[in-house]
Amino acid sequence: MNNIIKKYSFYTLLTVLILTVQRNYAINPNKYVINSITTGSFPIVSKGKVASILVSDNDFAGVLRVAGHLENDLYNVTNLHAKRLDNNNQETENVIIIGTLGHSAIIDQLVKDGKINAAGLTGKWEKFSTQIVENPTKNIKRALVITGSDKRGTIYGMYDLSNQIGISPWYFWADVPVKKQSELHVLPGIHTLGEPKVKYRGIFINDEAPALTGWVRENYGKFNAKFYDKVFELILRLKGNYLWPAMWNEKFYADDPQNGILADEYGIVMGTSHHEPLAKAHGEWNKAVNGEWDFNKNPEGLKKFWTDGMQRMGTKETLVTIGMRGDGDEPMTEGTAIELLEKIVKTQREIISNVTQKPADKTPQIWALYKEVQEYYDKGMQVPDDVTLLLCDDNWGNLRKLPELNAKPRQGGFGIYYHFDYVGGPRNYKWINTNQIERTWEQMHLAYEHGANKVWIVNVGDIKPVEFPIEFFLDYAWNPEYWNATNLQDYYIQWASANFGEQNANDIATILKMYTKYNSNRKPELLNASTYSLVNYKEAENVVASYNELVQKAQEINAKLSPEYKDAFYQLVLYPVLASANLNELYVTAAKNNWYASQGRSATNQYAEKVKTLFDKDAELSNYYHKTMANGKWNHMMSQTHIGYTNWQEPRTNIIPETKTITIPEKAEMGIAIEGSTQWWPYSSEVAVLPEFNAFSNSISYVDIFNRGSKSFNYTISTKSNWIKISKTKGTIDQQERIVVTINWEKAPKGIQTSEIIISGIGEKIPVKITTNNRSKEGIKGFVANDGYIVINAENFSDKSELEDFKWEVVENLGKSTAGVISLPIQKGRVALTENSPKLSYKVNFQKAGKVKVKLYFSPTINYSTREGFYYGLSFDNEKPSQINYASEPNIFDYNGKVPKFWDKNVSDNIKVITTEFDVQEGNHILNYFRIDEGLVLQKIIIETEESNLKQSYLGPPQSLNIKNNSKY
Ligand code: REL
Repeated sequence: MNNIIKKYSFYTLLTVLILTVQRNYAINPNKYVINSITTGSFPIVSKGKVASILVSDNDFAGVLRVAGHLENDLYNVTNLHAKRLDNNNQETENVIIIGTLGHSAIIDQLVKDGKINAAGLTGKWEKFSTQIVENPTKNIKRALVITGSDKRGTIYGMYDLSNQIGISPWYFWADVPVKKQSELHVLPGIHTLGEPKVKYRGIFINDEAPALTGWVRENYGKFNAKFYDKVFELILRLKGNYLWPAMWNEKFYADDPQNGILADEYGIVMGTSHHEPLAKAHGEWNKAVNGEWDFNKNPEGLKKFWTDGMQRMGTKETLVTIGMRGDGDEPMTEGTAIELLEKIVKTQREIISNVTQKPADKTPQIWALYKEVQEYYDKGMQVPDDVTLLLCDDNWGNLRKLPELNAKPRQGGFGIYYHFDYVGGPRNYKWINTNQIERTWEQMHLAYEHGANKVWIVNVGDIKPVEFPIEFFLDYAWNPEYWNATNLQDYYIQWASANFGEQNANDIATILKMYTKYNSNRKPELLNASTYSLVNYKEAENVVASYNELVQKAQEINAKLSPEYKDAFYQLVLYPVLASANLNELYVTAAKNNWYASQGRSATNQYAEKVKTLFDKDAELSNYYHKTMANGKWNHMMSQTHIGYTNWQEPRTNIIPETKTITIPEKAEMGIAIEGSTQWWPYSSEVAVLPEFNAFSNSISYVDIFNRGSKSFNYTISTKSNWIKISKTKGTIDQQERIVVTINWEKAPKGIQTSEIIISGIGEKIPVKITTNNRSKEGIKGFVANDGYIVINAENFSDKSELEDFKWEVVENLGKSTAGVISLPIQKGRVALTENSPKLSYKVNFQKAGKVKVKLYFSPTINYSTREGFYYGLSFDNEKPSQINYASEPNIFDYNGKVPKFWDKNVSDNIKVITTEFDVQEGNHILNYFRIDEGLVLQKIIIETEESNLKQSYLGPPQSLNIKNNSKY
């Protein structure tokens, strides 16, 4: 006995004083379950024996259900059946005791006996603790006790343990395999995730046809409780708690009465989407029966409908949507009818109160400021204080509105409705994952810092293929104070490692990071044959090469993976990479085909063929996803059309890009195309000039020699200038060949020099002019112009000033360049612009005095604030900085009429560019960028001088050379 007491107090001491382990996210990098026995550890499985499970019968039904999941998970990991004890009277060695404080006889007894300390849990929201207790009862020798502060707390505790023993939340939804284990031991200490920082964390299944709907129909018949069982489990395994169910053609409560009952059992907080008030699906409104969806004309019909919704809700935990939009998610009226909407809300709250027999503020409600609804709020509509204001993004992941930093606290607080998938303008995006978690982090961080922490819900389309960002969103919602600009990149690695093991985690992380970046550069639905430049900055081919590099990496990993991981890898990594790469190559190939046709290139028809092959490959990839992967489990899931968009709405079927075929004469004929020009020679009357070669950027350029006939021909290339290097000086052309041109800068004449190369073949002699700029680097400091412009990635500042506790944060991989730079702390809000304001400095050099255009490339952040303007400062050297308004255009999105064109462009291009003009002198200068307002993300700077020869392209030229920049931070 003495020993036991000693032991017990030893562990209590350990537990309380030393080993309280609070992790901060669901993917568990901090393991509390290990594979070997250690002092004081608890054996879940050891030497062929698995611990038993004990849950009080009087606990929540959802807890009992999830205990069954834990039991299965244990079996799947250990191949051993854990005994489910009925009570604590049986003599047992190792038991996992599970229960909810105040709802479990056994847990309450343990508290009473002083075996567990309830103090850290009482009154807490969704908290659990997992700890080892010696001799918890007289028959049980040792227990691992999972205690929840409430129902979801207990459930999270169980799923957390499952996760720790190696069950991915995606074991069903993405077939992540389970690694078998024969030894699993829980470390001593109190293991907890604490309380979530965002109260309601959820997903919205939306835009669910054809993919999810096809899959559901085939597997479940309809969106019934069997289907939702899987959804609820997923949400809870991801430590979310909230759902807006599918609503296109679905009626959650009406389709299957068990849906609502099961949600309640699991502890899923239900809602209906932003335009479906009072827990009624939009699809339940039947015009023939219920009349007009118009409160002026049909108030009684609506009241009856809503009353029914509230009655059906009963006591089930629900966030009740209030407010109203027009029929079918359209604006209700032209202009803002504030009085009408106030009347509607008042009526809805009367219904809530009448049905629940409680004051309305006792039922949690949300009002979504979606699209035009935000105007009601902006124009002063009064909303009861207990209602959560659900602020929204612009459907493209850019938050439209945030509470003021000094906003008066509201009882109902603020929430966010965000999108990973959208149906609407400027273009649907619902095929593949295009979401960069860096942008999600940055925007949701902004939201959290502005106090929007009551509800976070994200539109996830069909769930697949946005598995990765969903997990990030819910993890981040659990603790927005954990993930920051410094550790964010670890998220990729931890996720890859959690789902595919440590071995390939770094490479998989890179693939995830890069394919989502490329896909967010321009969403696949917005691509067409003219997106990328064929002639400038080698853009189109670089895009294809970058994607194909990922393809190669992903294929290599796939080849190395053990067979049981391949299905998961295909759906989570390989398919998105293969299909996105293929799509980009498809459009670039089509572009080349069309261009070649206009030049009569003999390769034209092969490119038309290749387009067909790539188009077919797209279908093959999705076919594999549907029919072969996981034995056809995910049939239909990739059936969303995505090729051939011409307006915002999807094409009915994928449409192959237009191609041309030409008749190719037998007779050989030489043609020349060069970098930087859409012309071809000898046809063009212009002089062929390659882009300027610059010693600073060590430029590489090319000439394409092509055949216009089917017979081959010989060519030679000559030059009088021995500093011009040509990859080949003679050869035979069947179809086409690229000749690479570089400069030997040692030999090249100083200053600016013009020369030429001459390409000769079958009677033609085509001169191509070459200009070399071999300036001395002497005296130059900083970024130097090439072709009259300077390109700087935002993180390459030469100096920074962070007075007081301001901080410039480089967020790696955020946006289209290498990183985005933000200014923290957000909560400091606006600062007056002075020479001493927080600033970033960039050293630049100009070869001539004159006017320059400074173009700042920002993430397409929206002015989310009601304060006037959205400012930053700019200056050269020690000049007084100018205050520049980032949001000088109208701030309100007029969804009643036309969405402003500039917004269409910004979100499509995923960038917002602001240009400011300055007069500069020749020589070295410093460009200063100052923080005024918080919330801007600077990605890139391009400075164009009067000599600028900046060419058209989508992604822009590469970064310029930075001379003697040794002081990078
Ligand atoms: O993305 C959105 O929030 C909306 O487009 C949807 O909520 C919308 O209701 C649509 O699915 C159909 O009604």
